[in-house]
Amino acid sequence: MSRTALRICPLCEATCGLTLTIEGSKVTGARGDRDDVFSRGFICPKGAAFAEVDADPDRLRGPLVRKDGTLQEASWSEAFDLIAARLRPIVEQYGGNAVGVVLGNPNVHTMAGALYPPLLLGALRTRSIFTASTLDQMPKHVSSGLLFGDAFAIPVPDLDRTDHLLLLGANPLDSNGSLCTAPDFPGKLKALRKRGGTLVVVDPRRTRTAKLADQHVPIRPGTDALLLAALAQVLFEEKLTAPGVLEQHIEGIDEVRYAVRDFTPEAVAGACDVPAEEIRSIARALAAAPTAAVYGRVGSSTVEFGTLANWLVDVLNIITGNLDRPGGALFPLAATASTPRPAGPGKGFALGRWRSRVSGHPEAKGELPSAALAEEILTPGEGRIRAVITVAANPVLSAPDGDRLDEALAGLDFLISVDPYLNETSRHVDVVLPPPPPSQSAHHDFAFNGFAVHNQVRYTRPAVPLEDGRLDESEIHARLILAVSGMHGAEPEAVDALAVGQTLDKAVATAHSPVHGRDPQELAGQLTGRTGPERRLDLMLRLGPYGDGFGAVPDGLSLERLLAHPHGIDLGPLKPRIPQVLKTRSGRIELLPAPIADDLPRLRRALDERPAGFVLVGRRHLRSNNSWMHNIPALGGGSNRCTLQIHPEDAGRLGLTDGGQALVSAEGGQLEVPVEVTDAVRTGVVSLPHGWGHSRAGVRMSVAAANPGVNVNQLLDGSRLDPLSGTSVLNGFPVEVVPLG
Ligand SMILES: Nc1nc2c(c(=O)[nH]1)N[C@H]1C(S)=C(S)[C@@H](COP(=O)(O)OP(=O)(O)OC[C@H]3O[C@@H](n4cnc5c(=O)[nH]c(N)nc54)[C@H](O)[C@@H]3O)O[C@H]1N2
Ligand SMILES: Nc1nc2c(c(=O)[nH]1)N[C@H]1C(S)=C(S)[C@@H](COP(=O)(O)OP(=O)(O)OC[C@H]3O[C@@H](n4cnc5c(=O)[nH]c(N)nc54)[C@H](O)[C@@H]3O)O[C@H]1N2
Ligand code: SF4
Ligand SMILES: [Mo]
Repeated sequence: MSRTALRICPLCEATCGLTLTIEGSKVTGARGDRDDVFSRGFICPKGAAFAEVDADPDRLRGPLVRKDGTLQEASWSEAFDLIAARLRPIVEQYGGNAVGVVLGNPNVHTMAGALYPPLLLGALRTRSIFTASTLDQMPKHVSSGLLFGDAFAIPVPDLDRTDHLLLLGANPLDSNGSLCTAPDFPGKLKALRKRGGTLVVVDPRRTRTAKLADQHVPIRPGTDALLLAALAQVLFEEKLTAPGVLEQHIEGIDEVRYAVRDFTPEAVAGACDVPAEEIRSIARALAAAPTAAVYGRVGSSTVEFGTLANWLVDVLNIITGNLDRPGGALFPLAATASTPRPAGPGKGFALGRWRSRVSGHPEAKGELPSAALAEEILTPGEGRIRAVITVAANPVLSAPDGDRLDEALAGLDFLISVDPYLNETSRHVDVVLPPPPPSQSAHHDFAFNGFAVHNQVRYTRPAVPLEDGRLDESEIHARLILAVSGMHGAEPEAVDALAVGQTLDKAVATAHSPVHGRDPQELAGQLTGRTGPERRLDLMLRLGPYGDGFGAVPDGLSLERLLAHPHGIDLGPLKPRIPQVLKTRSGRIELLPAPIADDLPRLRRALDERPAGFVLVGRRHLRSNNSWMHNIPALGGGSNRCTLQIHPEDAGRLGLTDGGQALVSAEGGQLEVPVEVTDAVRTGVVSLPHGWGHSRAGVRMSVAAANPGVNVNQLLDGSRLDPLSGTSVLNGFPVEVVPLG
């Protein structure tokens, strides 16, 4: 007898609702949930392979602990005893900063990842924090922090209503979108064109997204900030700016006009490889569209001028009056967001409040660059990182110079990984704590609802019960927090109770909270939910912008109400939120923040630099996900391969043939790679995907190991960073390419 259960897909940012087919306690199939209020039945090949991802036989079933040099199966209590015995003394002797915490991408796709790491960091009191953000979107956080005073106030393109989308460095037809949560992004782009709207795609590769566009601009990698500055220059020069109702909320617009004056289309054309006239026409079309949105992602973020490019994206949205209006770029409002505060000046956003020990990199949003992790472990001296906790992270493959990081991790006093696999990073552990497969976990998207193109809220309970001998990932985190904070052995519920207590104490003392002045214990007693995470979700929903305020708003949201709507609750299209959303010290949009102004001379110098030789860019494949999905046979094969793509003209000049081998080198190392000749990549550019390189000893991913590919990040030595955000330059870096054999 089979049954079905709903599960929000955790495999990418689109957060599609899935209907799982279940036989006994095994998931046997997945299809799109047609009644899901947000995804309405959409599914991609990864979601369709949910059963295979879930049941991968290489997933670890219980903890492994290193004894006499080898990893051995252990009970959960042995694992946490060891953590308490080994990690706690490191904290006591060397301080919290001696423990590095590394949070990877899938951490944002679990409930546990949203609820517990802040408590772990608090318990450790460590500033040694590294996340996938500095390999990804930190430039956007920094830009939003500076412009709007809130690093998480990220405007998203209003895909369902816009008339014009200028998209840079994103390939949502393969990635399904990022910092723009939109199930069926491909369908939404097609609908945009169908209703007469325009899609312009800026990408050095003719991607599947570019093929869908009215106009494809094959820019020279790394130069988006120059192109965007020129677009702004044209808008100012031709008096096409029209901030409209935003004007009263902006300061610094004249300063920006002055700051971009040199970046004329003629001045940037040579560096960008985009003709000046084309730049003018892109700017005019942007200004002429009834509504428009500019949106940039990974290809304009993990580059030399990542923060400047991300800032300019919103400068364009602002000066054309498209920020915060329907059809433009709007700020989502998630159901678990904190109670909106009244408009007015806020605390603002500061960068570089402290610096990394070895290279002096400024912190951004409390994080240090992922590229600096290895040196912080390997460089002797006070404050050296001696122990590391990774959660859902595989920096050996995803960050620059994996070989050096490999060496660093191998030499640690203690390494803990919360990870379902023994992979390139977790193979070095002293203790690995494997979470259950996704079918056995509850799900709510705390993070991605804050970037969603439509406000909605959904929650799915575990589709199948927790297997014997498994711990929920939330309980793993809670026990880990207790073990590192000297409370080893206490009940994990104590961690949730503490979190609830802290939130309520703050809420009752906050004037604009719906529970201002009430008794926190009485409120805590009203929470419903079977588990700690459910009670915490209930708390956040009830205090949130749509919440019942513990009785203050009779029809408001609560966990109970959400559970009564298994396909989710539609909270309506995105709405304008300015000025309430602004938390800058001025209470206004600060259009030319000092750190940005100080970085502009570096961009000006790039006008005249045009290094000869090739630059490398990455790419994503629809049936893959960063470093951890090459182990699923159903998703492998076909075009999902680790090849060096090169344009036929370049290949001919170098004597490279399709299927032949090339040697690629850069400052971090050399790689031998199979060549794929294709005109989908422009001349002067080669493309190699990331997340490959599964040939290291001790990795237990048997399918991936049979077709390992190479680690593109070995070409980097970690020295190339966007200086404001500490984000690694993973796109648009120079490489040499020669034929082999
Ligand atoms: N050259 C190059 N490098 C890149 C990029 C690029 O475009 N080019 N992209 C960058 C980007 S955008 C990102 S986000 C990073 C990603 O980098 P990482 O976050 O380091 O890597 P991932 O491969 O996403 O996965 C990390 C780990 O999560 C584990 N995992 C999977 N599911 C779960 C779960 O439910 N719980 C837990 N605890 N663990 C789980 C996997 O087993 C894997 O070990 O890579 C970056 N690296
Ligand atoms: N199938 C699949 N889906 C995924 C992932 C995955 O690995 N596989 N990863 C997930 C993650 S962690 C993230 S962050 C998102 C990322 O989602 P996207 O931001 O859509 O990422 P990419 O598909 O890497 O697209 C980046 C594009 O930028 C282009 N590019 C490179 N350099 C430049 C440049 O200098 N300028 C411009 N304009 N373009 C440039 C590349 O050619 C590429 O097409 O995808 C998520 N979804
Ligand atoms: S698009 Fe993303 S969320 Fe939707 S089914 Fe595919 S992997 Fe899952
Ligand atoms: Mo990412």
